[in-house]
Amino acid sequence: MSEPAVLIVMGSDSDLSVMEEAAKVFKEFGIGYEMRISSAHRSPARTAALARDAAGRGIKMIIAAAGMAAHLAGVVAAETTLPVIGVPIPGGALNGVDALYAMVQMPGGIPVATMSIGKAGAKNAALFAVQVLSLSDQSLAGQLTEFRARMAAEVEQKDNALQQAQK
Ligand code: RP5
Repeated sequence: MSEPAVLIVMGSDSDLSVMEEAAKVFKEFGIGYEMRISSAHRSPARTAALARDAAGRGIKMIIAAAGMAAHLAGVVAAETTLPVIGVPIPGGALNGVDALYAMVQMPGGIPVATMSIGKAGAKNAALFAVQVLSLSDQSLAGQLTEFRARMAAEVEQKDNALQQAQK
């Protein structure tokens, strides 16, 4: 795997099973990534340093994932001018809606590109990062085109199987 281009930071190891979906995408596209656990409230100084140092280490995009009243993505975004994608993690009494609102309702000035709650959001966060990286990488852009063609073919196969089953 190449040097990490993407930093995936999550608030707790309990977020890992969701964020593995993002890692799978980067593996598929051959993009180097680094996964870290750092909390905005339990380890604030470490989180700030991680975000601040990212650009200098060659990181191009950051994915920040957290659950409950999640401020991790906003805190990370405040410490860097790298684009930050937020993934709300399900769980707690409000099952991720609290995290979604915290991330998507950032006050003007410090954006967090917020995805949907849970595994679909983690997958899309990674694909969105691939799309941004593909702006300066033609071979990555080609891989994205192939990825979409495979998805479309899978839908067709599923429909064909359904038609057969109904005969
Ligand atoms: C957030 O609180 C984490 O991102 C996690 O989603 C949630 C619960 O953390 P744990 O209590 O499971 O460590 O900071």
